[in-house]
Amino acid sequence: MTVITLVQGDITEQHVDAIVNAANSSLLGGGGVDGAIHRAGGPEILAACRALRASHYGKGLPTGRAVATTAGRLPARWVVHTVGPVFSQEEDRSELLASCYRESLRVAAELGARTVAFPAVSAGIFGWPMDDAARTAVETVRQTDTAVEEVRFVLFDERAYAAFTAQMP
Ligand code: AR6
Repeated sequence: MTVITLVQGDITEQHVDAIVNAANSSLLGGGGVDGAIHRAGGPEILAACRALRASHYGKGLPTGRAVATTAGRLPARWVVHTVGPVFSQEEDRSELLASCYRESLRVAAELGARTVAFPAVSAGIFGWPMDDAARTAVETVRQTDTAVEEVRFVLFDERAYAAFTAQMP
């Protein structure tokens, strides 16, 4: 049984086995939580991302997929980078968003991670409405059979925390 917990705070401060990064396909950094993770984790993470681009992910990491690197100086063992979909009014991309959570959990479990922290993937720069992002996140984790024991959603502000709280039983 996977326990879901909610925390309002900064994901870079979480003492967990794996921290999930809401990255982009380039894996080479950006703003939002991605920028915060690279800043706090130091250059080792970027070096590992560059190595991935030079090997298996020459074209970048596809949307909905996940890949792990070192967590550098973060108080975690691994960063699992996933690429959320950009929100679209015209097209339902929620299956790709669900895939981010499933794939991140699969990668984390393969590494042996027992505790995993997620941000609200796609709900910032990628424009996903927070309530819907929260529903997809919580429902997907609930429906995923994983050896991960704790999934901790780390919500940056009160609005995100409230949206995720509304999805909890
Ligand atoms: N801890 C936890 N959550 C955070 C933190 C933090 N330190 N910082 C921001 N958030 P975003 P996206 C929240 O924009 O929408 C980057 O440039 C934020 O308030 O980080 O998936 C990437 O390189 C929001 O609720 O990710 C991509 O290009 C949530 O994290 C693009 O942004 C996600 O917001 C990805 O956009």
